[in-house]
Amino acid sequence: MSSKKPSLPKSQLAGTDTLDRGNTNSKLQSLETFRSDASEQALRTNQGVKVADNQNTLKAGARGPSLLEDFIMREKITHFDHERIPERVVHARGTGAHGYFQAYENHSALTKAGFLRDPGKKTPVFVRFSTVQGPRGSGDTVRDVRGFAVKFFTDEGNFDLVGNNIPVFFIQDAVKFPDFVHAVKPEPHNEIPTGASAHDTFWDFVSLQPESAHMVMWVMSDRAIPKSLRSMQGFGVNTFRFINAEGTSSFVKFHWQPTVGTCSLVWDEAQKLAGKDTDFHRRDLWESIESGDYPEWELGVQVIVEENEHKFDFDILDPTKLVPEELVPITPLGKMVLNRNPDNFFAETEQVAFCPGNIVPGIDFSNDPLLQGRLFSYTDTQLSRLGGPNFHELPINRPVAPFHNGQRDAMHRSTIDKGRASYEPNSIDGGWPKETPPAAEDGGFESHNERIDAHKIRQRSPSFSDHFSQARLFFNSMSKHEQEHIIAAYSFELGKVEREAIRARQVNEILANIDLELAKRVAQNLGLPVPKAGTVEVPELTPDHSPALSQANLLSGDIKTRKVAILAANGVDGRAIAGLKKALEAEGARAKLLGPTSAPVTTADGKTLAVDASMEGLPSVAFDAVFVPGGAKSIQALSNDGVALHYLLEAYKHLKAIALHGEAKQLLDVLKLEVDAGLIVGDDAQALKAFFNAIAHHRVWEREPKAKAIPA
Ligand code: HDE
Repeated sequence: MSSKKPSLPKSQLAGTDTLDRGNTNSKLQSLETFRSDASEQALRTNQGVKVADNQNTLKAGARGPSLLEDFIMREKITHFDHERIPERVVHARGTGAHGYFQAYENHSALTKAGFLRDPGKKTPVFVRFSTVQGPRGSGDTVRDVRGFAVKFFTDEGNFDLVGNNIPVFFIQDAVKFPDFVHAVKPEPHNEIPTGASAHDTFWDFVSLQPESAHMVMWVMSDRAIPKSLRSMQGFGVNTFRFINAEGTSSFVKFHWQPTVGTCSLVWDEAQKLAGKDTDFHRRDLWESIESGDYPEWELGVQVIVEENEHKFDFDILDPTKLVPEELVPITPLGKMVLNRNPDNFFAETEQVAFCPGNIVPGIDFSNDPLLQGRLFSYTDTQLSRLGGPNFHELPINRPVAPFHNGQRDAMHRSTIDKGRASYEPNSIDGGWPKETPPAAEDGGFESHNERIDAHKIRQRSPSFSDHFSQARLFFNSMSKHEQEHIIAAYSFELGKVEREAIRARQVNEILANIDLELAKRVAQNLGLPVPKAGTVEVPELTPDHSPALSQANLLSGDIKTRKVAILAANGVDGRAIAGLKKALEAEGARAKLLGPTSAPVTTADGKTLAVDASMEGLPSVAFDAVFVPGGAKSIQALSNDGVALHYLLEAYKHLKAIALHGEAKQLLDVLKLEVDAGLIVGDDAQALKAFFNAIAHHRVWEREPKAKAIPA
């Protein structure tokens, strides 16, 4: 660590200056102690010795053998040899960011948790988003659940809300988790496929485990290919409790709602992105924060008072079920803003250790058997991942609340405990540290006083036995295009399954019990016999539709954060580019200028314009929409440029908004495309309005059947 210059790098200060300095600063300060800034510092060994030569090993003669005594070389290589730590057994691929949470108002009627009672307080947070199946270096855009884990550094200790972007889970009991994970991970003999569930062991397991039916339906939906991390919803999945100062407990389901709305990629685009930009999601998050365009979510809870615990068609302790918002609306609690990128991926994003068991007074657990197992698993897994029980002392994990207790020693202990008594009671250190009785405010943690009177038993509650009705609810609640995507996803994934018996089991024993039409369509695509109606009696649900589940209803209605590619060659109409950029900026959207190469282009009126990248460098899959400005020469060049033509056809195929300005109209004939709600021709204000409107709708779904004819 540097001995001089304890100040933050400039970029950090820039990020934090936009914050009200509330208590988010205390987390900054606690990280500050550990942050190392090497600028203007001498190169030294870990023992503090200045290094004179970092180029050559100590040798017996310039061409002679290396000497063991070279402690400088040995220290450097030994450290390097041990740089890698085990990746997370699941959720290995992830990316993180700092920010803050602020409550809208005092929620003390619901909970005594301090960070939800004081609207003036900004609680620092660190968030890590992840995929589940793939290793650390796998693609961002694969079909998978996304982790959405938030660490709140509250004044009363750390609260970790370790959620996903899908509100239900594959299994009902934690004891099945290793089975599920072994099944979804790459096959054991050849470690294929990376980052994908389209293989035999996954479908073997889920087709034999009907409780997975609901979650698998979500994973086959567009939710599993989110457009960006900042546009994902998040869910606590398991049911928790809020406890207020009177000790009243209510069950709660946590929800994160992104302010930019929720939407997804299309499948072909997601697959291409996994190759063309493996880092697509983490790059977008990073760039959003660097450009000051901070991702934001609203945190809310569905509250179920204790008396209503048994008033639903399903058990609220069953993690394969959601609580339809039409039955229990979401109560908004506050807002989370991510406004600072980490300085060091390893120290922060890799070393952060979440645990659903990290809660504060005012929050408690339910008896959900999946949650109960999770409470054990997360701390346990860190022991081997982070090398011992002191991972809470790593800068990124340290609470801003002080922590003192009798725990001592072990691998990598960094606290230097001054007292003599590491036991309680003691008289030597005056009895410190002492217990704090529970209280309405700032008291010690007390578990909810739930009465339990039961037999010790290994049994699944009969109230967990319906596995199909909510899968059906989800399918019924989808718009037409979303349903088509689900059918296509089951067909694609099962098409990769080698064993026909597994394909048939999933269709006949799972899908046919959810929706016969869905089963028939998938069977047809797989060349299987027409399935018969399912044999399981599926209870009728009220409601049988939940509009809140369809992404078609979750768009923000504006074009904030959307990215537009502008395609140009020499002779382009420079004024059209300037006009579009200005209009996009006014709406909070962004544009990049792309040329045939990375060299600047000249405009029709002789100006030189720097381009952001070549068309190959930033392919159409990296954008939400494409704009082609006029300029006769530019359009002539683009008409003869296979990369440019492919760019437009691919954007069309992925149902994106395309605007052809001025002479760019000629491209319609070259590409043999017809104007539609998202393929706009013209250079007046109305054309621009139609273009923006198409972007706001995210994709031109009506085009989808036609777009199928375009080669991928
Ligand atoms: Fe996890 N999960 N999980 N999980 N999980 C882990 O903990 C586990 C479950 C989730 O960005 C591991 O630190 C069990 C549900 C996220 O660091 C591990 C069960 C939900 C992350 C673990 C579940 C999640 C993890 C691996 C079934 C959504 C990434 C590394 C009982 C609510 C956190 C680690 C990060 C990570 C166990 C099910 C979310 C092995 C046993 C349900 C977002 O402890």
